[in-house]
Formats: sequence, C-alpha cells, structure tokens
Amino acid sequence: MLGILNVTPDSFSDGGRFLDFDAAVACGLRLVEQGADIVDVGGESTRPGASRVDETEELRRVIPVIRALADAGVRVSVDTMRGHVAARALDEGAVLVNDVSGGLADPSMLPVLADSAAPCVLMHWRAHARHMDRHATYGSVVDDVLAELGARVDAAVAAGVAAGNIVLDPGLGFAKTPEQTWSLLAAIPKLHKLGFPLLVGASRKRFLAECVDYGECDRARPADRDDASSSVAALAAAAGAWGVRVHEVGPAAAAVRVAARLDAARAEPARAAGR
Ligand code: PMM
Repeated sequence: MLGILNVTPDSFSDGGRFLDFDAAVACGLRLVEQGADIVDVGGESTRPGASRVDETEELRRVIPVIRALADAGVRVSVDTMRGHVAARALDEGAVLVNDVSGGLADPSMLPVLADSAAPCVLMHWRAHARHMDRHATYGSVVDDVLAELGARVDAAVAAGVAAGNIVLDPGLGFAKTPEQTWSLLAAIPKLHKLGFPLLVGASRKRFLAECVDYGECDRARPADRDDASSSVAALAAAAGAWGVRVHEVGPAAAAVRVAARLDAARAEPARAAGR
C-alpha cells in the first residue's frame, strides 16, 4: 500500500495542504501509522491541465521531506518524472521511484533507474498533464495500454533496468476518459499477462464521481470519493494487484486485508483437499 503525500500547491485533491515541511512530514508519519507500507512523495501535480514545475522547485519541495521521513525509518518512494530528482531522492534514502511517464518524459530517467538497485513503477502515460486529455484516443484502450506498457518495459530493460525491479501501472485517468478508465480497471486480469507486478492508482480520481452521492454539495469534492476509492482498492487486490496508491490509507488497508483474507479462505479448502 502506497500512501500519497503531495508536496504541491495544486494537486487535485490535497494540493496546498502539505507544502509546509512540518505538515508534510507529519502527514507521512500518519500515513505509516494508518498502514502505509511506503509513502509516495511527489512535488509536481499531474492533475489534468496542470503546468509543469521546474526542477529546482521540485527538488526544494520533495528532498527535505524524503530525507526526514527516511531518517525516521519510513520507506519512501519519489513520484517524479525527472531522472535527476529520482537520483537525489535515492541518495536521500528513497527505496522506490514512481515515474508516471514510464521513463518517457526525461531521457535521463531510465539510466538512473538502471544504475540503482531500487525498484521502479513505470506507468502508462502519453503526454504531460497540460495536454493529456487530447490524447485519450485508442483503438482498444486495453490492447493499446498493454502494447504501450510492453514497449516501456522493453525500453527499460534495454537501458539496463533489471526486469525484476519493474512494477507496471495502467495510469488510471491519465489520457483516459472515465469510460476508458473503467475498461482498464475491469481488465486487470488481462494486464497480468505482461508478467509484472501491478500498481493501481484510483484514489479520489474523477472517474469515481459517478459512484458517489455528494448530497447537498454542489461541488464534487475529491475527498468524498474515499469510500469508492477503498472499494476499488479491495477489488484491485482481489484481482491480484501488487499494490494500490491511496490518499486515505486506513480504510483502504482494511479493504485490502478483506480481499487477502477471502483469498486465503478460498485457498484453504483446496489445500485441505490436497489440490
Ligand atoms: N496518479 C497520480 C499521481 N501519481 N502514480 C502512479 N504510479 N499511479 C497513479 O495512478 C498516479 C501516480 C495523480 O493523483 P494524485 O494527484 O492524487 O497524486
């Protein structure tokens, strides 16, 4: 379970809440208390339409927080598309690199990953946030994402990244309409054909809005999607996902444990019967 810590002014659901160093570190520690295995620290918003942040500012946001959390014994990942930011984060004790561009945004990323022994998440991605909604055209979204993720694996392995260090992510909501995102979520069993662990990031995303009753609120608030996010976490775990990336860790951790417990109960009669 990856707990999300966005040190940004403009992320779609928690932007501005953890820009302050103390607030960010406290949030990271709280995520671990609630059950996060890894705290995913990001300094650049990837919400649709967002502009890029420059590298100096990204480093300024994430490095002190990563250092403090790693010093406190927290397993930290860095959510970045920049090879230099990834390298600095690894130097400060990050144990995983989460690149939403799957190595496409910055040619220096794959060599950095190859040089380190750290695992990495390569997500399906087509364009930066500012333009990504224009790139949601697919023949078959599932087949195209499978092919494009396969190409990222080939590029990473060709650059020297150990195949055993790669985790793949279908990139829910990234250059995908809600309809396409649901199709991908339904296709997790098919995505396993790639042969890599899968990370699923559905938390608070706009495709969940249709499942939520916002009551009297006239504005859809991303945090109101936490129950639906936990449901997706359970379903993704039941479908064999390696991990989920969530804002509200406590309920999602319980949901994932329910899925794991059911799985064990299903396996038990087969084991007892010697099958
Ligand atoms: N989504 C966001 C950011 N980083 N990383 C991975 N691997 N998968 C995702 O789906 C993903 C991500 C955008 O959500 P946020 O702004 O709430 O962090």
